[in-house]
Amino acid sequence: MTTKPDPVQQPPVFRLEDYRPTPYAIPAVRLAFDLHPTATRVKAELEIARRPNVAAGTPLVLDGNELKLVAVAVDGVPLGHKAYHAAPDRLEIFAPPAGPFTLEIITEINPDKNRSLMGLYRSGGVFCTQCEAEGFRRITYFYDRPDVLATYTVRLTADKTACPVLLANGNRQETGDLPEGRHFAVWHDPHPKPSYLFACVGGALEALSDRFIAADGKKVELHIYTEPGKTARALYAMDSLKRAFAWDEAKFGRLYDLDIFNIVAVSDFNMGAMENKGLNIFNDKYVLADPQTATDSDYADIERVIAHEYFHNWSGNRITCRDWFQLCLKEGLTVYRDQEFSSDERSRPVQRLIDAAFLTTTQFAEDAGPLAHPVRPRRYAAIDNFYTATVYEKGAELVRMIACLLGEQEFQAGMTLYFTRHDGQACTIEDFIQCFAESSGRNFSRFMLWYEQAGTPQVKADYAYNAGCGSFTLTLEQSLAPTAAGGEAKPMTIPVRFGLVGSDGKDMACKTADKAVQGDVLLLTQAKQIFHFTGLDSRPVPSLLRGFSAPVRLVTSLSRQERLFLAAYDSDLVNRYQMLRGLLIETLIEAGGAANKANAAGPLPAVSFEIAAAQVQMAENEALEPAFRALCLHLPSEAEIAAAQGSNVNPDAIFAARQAFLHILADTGKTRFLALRQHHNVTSAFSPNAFDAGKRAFTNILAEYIAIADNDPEIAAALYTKAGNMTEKLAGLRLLTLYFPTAAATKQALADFEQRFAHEALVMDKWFALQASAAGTDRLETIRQLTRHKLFSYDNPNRVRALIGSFVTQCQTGFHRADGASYRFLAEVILRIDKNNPQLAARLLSFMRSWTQLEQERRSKMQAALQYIAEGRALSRDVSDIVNRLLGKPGVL
Ligand code: B3K
Ligand code: ZN
Repeated sequence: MTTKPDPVQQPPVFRLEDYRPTPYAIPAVRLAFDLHPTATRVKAELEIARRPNVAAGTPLVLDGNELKLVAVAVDGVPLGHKAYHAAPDRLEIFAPPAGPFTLEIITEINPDKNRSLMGLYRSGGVFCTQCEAEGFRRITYFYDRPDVLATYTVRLTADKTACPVLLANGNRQETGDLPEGRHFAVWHDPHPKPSYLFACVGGALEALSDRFIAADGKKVELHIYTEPGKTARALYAMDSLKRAFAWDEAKFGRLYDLDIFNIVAVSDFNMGAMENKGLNIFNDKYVLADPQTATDSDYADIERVIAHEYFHNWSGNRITCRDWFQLCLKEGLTVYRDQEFSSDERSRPVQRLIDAAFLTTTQFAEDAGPLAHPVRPRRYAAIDNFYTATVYEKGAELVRMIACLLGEQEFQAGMTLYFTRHDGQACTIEDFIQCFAESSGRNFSRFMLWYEQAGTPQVKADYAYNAGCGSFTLTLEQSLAPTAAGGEAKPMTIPVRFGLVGSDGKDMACKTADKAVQGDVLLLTQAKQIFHFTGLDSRPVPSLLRGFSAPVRLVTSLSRQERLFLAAYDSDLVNRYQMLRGLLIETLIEAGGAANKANAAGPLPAVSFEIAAAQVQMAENEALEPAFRALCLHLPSEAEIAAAQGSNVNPDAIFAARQAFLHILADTGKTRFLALRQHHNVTSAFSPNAFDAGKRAFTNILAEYIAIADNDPEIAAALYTKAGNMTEKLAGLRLLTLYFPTAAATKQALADFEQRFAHEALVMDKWFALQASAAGTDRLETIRQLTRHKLFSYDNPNRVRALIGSFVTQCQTGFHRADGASYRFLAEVILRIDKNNPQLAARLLSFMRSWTQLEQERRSKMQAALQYIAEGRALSRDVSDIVNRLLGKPGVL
């Protein structure tokens, strides 16, 4: 606590070491919902039992949030006023019976008034729920925490015309008609689960149905519910779902455990999707697709998110978290599983470098700023703020490192032990790691530090070759900057996958007696380690961190020529890409710095031409897959360059340098690009398969450079008009909007797109996002205008992310305009959204996580905007937590 009066209210902080089990268990829950848009009655019957060693008469204190209690009874007897205390946020029964008892609670809630999209709300007229992390307490009073596991029986009653479909978790037990046009359905979920996995749905929905025959012969009904008329757009989601079922059986031996698996797509949703047991609820963006409305990357996202939520059935639902500090136990592991699925279904190296690039841009940026936290945080004020890249993506990297350290077979042995030993339990990271320690006989104590120490470790590599005796010495040093929370960092176990590349581009055979070299992995466990190799008759070039084997920043003493050599010849595609990317980023930072000093874009360093030539060579290499070649032509985003620069960032300078490089690459490659585009054009009917998608990505980026080289909007306009699918159409529109913002063809295409897709909210999000991404300080005006567009709404998270989110993350020159006007605009938007939807507001606010890295002038303007938010009235817990941390206020982490 601060001693001076502070405008920011400090929310209470939860601490990992304070964990205690609840005094009572709730093994069974019966819920009855009488669904009504503004007055839904919820009757909860909770079977409650005092836990052993808890004194009889210990009060029972349940969580609530904005609840209105209608009635409360114990074993059928209404409680007198002196026996309990009810407030919107808690219900306390002063002296519960000593033996098992039934607590009956009736609450009344208003779904239509609920715009936080937590608890029970309506989206497009459909009743739906979102309970993770703490939404169930907006429905009824409960121990709303993940370690209280209960079976649920749910009876839903509603008007039959408004809600012909009534769904809840588990299997359907009973349905029937009632007087006055109402009907009911009863669902039972036999698998004990925490309240955050509860879900129910009621609405006028249509189903796409199919089935999956599990490896044990069991037939599982599969249904994907959408708005009426849109089921055909769920075909790809259904296909992905069946592949996910089959993959989890084949790879992890995990079978599904209910008779039915339902997915419901809704249009108002705070995140991607939710893994409620047997009843996944999805943001419709991750379900609906057809070639005319969805791009290849939409298809890939659908496949990934469908699989992710399904995989949670074991990693999250059957085995859940003991408390929210353990969130990465389910999220990191499930992201690892979905990444592996995408690798098997698509291209392993391309998937790996996409995942690695996401980590190094998003998670490394989080680690480098005031929102840094360990993969397993020890403190939180608002748990919704910890669904972060660190918990998810870095969490996945930790699982990947375990797989790398143990090898696939031992890794799978540990996973099987985990799934069998802990089935039906709420667990900790220690439980998980113990399974690998036992099955492999290895010591994981140093590895555990990965869960505890925040920040991105740096690994510095030096090497020396002795031609006389053919020996090679590699010195690796690890370091981790002490963070505000962590104090002095300790060395961790870092697996560094490697190869020694000879002048012919092939890996050289070599010998070593070092026990820390295990196959192609260097086991770095000390602050500094020296690895010796012999039997090398010529100087090798070390290729380190192959496959991005650890989430670290690698700093090598390789020369520029050696890096270009690895970019051209390394057998590891991920490293080829990383070499190119590293050189590009360094060159652009250097050029940006020069431009900054001169206050104008100067000439780019000579090496730019060498890098551009290397990129063209990659593009021409027919031995490489088109998706990879496309990625090699993509320049790092302005935000990625800024993150790598780390301090004194001037977004205008970065933009100028990047633009200059775009032209160099376009001019260097133009004639080759024309031929390549012709050659790789997809001529067959549209299929979202990864190979065709890769070809489209390749030809579209070639078109981009051709249009830039010729400075010709007609090339982009032709791509737009002739497009046979949304991927090409959007590529054309993107080119026009980003590179020819004032051309007549651009205005025409934007108007055409708006008119064609005015009734397709998800497609219009692409239109909002593109216009928000174009460069220029005047973009703020465009954004202000678009917020008044009839299809825009501050209440819908997809719209807000498309327009405001894209502006903040993509339009660096507009968002960081020097007068700070966009910072103030964002602050106002955040305060406005916070009144209804704190989670969405906090998400937007976290985009300001890198403010301390800006140059002085902008930094003080951003700080003023943050201060303005901090002084806002009645801030939500989510927003005040993030703003406190951004401003470095004490007491939160
Ligand atoms: N478990 C959910 C995320 C819930 C977010 C709550 N604020 C989706 C997922 O990761 O699968
Ligand atoms: Zn998840």
